[in-house]
Amino acid sequence: MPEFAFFGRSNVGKSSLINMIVNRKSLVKTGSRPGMTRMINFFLINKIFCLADLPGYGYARRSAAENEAFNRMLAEYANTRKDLKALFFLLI
Ligand SMILES: Nc1nc2c(ncn2[C@@H]2O[C@H](COP(=O)(O)OP(=O)(O)OP(=O)(O)O)[C@@H](O)[C@H]2O)c(=O)[nH]1
Ligand SMILES: [Mg+2]
Repeated sequence: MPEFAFFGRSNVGKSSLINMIVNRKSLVKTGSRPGMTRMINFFLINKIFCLADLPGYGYARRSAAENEAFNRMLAEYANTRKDLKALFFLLI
């Protein structure tokens, strides 16, 4: 399946954007505080393509070691994911 991922600072609105794209209020868990998404969550849409909701980077209340582990997970995902067609980088 072709895959599209959403990347950006914690709390920028990645999870909310996916809900908007698929026109569902709460397919993806969102949060009013940063650090909501802690795993890479995959959503298979109509068995046609896949959206990946990535954890945000730069959440100050995580420990340095935890942030480092998140960064490694994100880098590994971006570098190795075979069917990743586009990585959308959200900035505000
Ligand atoms: N003003 C405004 N707020 C938004 C918008 N999209 C999302 N939000 C709010 O931003 C906050 C964070 O949204 P999330 O979608 O959970 O953010 P995230 O990037 O997934 O955050 P992490 O999972 O922590 O990385 C929530 O309080 C949302 O209601 C938008 O377009 N405008
Ligand atoms: Mg999120």
